[in-house]
Amino acid sequence: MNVIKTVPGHSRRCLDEAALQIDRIETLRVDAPTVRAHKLSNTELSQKAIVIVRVTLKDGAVGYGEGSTLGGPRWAEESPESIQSTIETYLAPALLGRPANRFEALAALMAKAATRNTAAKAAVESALYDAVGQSLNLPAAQLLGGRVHDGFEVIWALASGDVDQEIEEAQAKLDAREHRRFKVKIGLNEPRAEIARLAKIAEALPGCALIADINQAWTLAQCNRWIPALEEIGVALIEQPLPAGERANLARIAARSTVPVMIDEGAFSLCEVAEAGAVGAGTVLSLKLVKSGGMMELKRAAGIATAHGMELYGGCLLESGIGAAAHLAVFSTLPELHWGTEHFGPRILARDLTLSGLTFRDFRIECPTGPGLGVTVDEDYLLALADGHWRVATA
Ligand code: MUC
Ligand code: MG
Repeated sequence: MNVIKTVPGHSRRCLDEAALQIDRIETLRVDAPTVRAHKLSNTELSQKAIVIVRVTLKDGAVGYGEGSTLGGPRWAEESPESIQSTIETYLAPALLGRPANRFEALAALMAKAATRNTAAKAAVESALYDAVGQSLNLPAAQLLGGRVHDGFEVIWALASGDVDQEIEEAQAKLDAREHRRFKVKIGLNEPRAEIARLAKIAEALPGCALIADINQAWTLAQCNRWIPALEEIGVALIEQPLPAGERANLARIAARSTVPVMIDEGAFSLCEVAEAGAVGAGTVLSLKLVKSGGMMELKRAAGIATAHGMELYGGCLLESGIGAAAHLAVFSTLPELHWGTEHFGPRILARDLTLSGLTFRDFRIECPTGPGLGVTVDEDYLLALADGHWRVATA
């Protein structure tokens, strides 16, 4: 079906919204094995639970989105089960039958149908951009304002907790010219032991930028005690040391630290981003679809942070190539992404959920250029990993 039609009386051709109607929304839960155990302060995983959304339009175009979690409802409150049931019960019924290209209107309908539930909303919206992009033969980035960047320096995370293994892993990444900046998860054990581990990694990797992600594990007193040690080691960035709600305390820490402090779990909504910016709760914001709840909202979060003088970091929640491509579509349209991105997810999975579209080369990840999200989804592998079949939502 041709989605561009000629309207009588108009010489220019217009979108045929009837062809872009949302015909079907399906979800599938998969558990994708990772190459090794990944340990954070509050969870450990060797399988990544992912919710895939598949949207089909009237004209037959198909789009995919990804809902990500870490350790069920541990990293944030949404779980794979809640994401799937929120989409099925509340979001999909609000959208079915409507033109998929009206992204703002559909986001407003989702906001009305469910409060927060940002991972679920982001998964649906990504699938809409993919489907509309496929139908119009345009990259999602084009629908979001057009590309500024072709790719970004890409960070890898060291998170096995075994320092010798971590040094070996980082060395292999350097030798393969895949990554030369590393995030280290240091909220697992008591701070003294974690600082010793980090110092050993820093010594073994001279010249590599290190990011210390504490994932909310420290108290204000522990920050006062141990951030000077992080400064001494020479880390490039300190991420979310305090519990998410402690934005005023994070501002105190950020004001004292000579190393930039990044807010992650502490800023989901636009109001939280604005408050963080206003009080100085971090000088860097980690941008994530699971926090913003959609591709446009992610752009708005970037704008608000920038207006408050914050720098931007392209965050992830270990998404597969589907979620990574959705993030890259947005990131590629930002005027500046100061810290590059950490979308190593497709490589931490033993096998990615996409067959093509993503390229890691020379320490960078390239932004896909094809229509929609620009990746080809491996449907057979999805079904092999799934504990069931695609579930079809009804109005
Ligand atoms: C987080 O808190 O940043 C992103 C990379 C990683 O290793 O964990 C995630 C979540
Ligand atoms: Mg983090």
